[in-house]
Amino acid sequence: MFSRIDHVGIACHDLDASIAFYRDTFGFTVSHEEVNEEQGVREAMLRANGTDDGQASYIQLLQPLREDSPVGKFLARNGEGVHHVAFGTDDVAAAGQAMRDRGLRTLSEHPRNGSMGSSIMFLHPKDCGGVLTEMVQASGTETHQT
Ligand code: MC0
Repeated sequence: MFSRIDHVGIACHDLDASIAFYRDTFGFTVSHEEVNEEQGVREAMLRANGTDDGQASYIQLLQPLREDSPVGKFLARNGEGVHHVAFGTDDVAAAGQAMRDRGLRTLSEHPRNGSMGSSIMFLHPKDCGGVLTEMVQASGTETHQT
């Protein structure tokens, strides 16, 4: 059901400063940048391996657009750091249903729009050992939404 770690999401106060840190310290470069109003973030994807074909892994840097957004609240409570882990799947709606069948709570009924045209669903951190867990179906891959 899950084929890769799609990305690790990291909450930061200053996206440009965090991009510079990951570029200058680790040598990663930005594959993609966008604003996701629904999720309340400005974000950058830095590719860690592979190519942008839906099978790569990324570091995702997340700066909140609003204090009352998920990342804004996380930063106020915890400061900068790892916000979530995202697993790649070729069918996020089916993966969400499978997780619900196993008793986990999805944080939306249907997939939402994620980075780079992906479809995403989150699982409640309290059902995942304290880790906010995201499921990602990359853009252009097969979909069977319910
Ligand atoms: C909150 N909690 C977390 C957490 N955020 N635990 C682990 N990791 C996190 N990131 C814990 C809090 O410490 C608290 O625990 C409890 O969950 C309730 O937190 P809250 O903030 O008071 O409550 P809510 O319900 O307002 O929000 C938590 C929840 C929310 C996870 C449901 O943040 C959410 O819906 N997240 C999913 C969407 C999201 O994160 N979007 C931003 C990334 P205690 O023990 O104190 O009760 S968007 C993204 O990543 C997109 C662009 C993409 O990948 O393409």
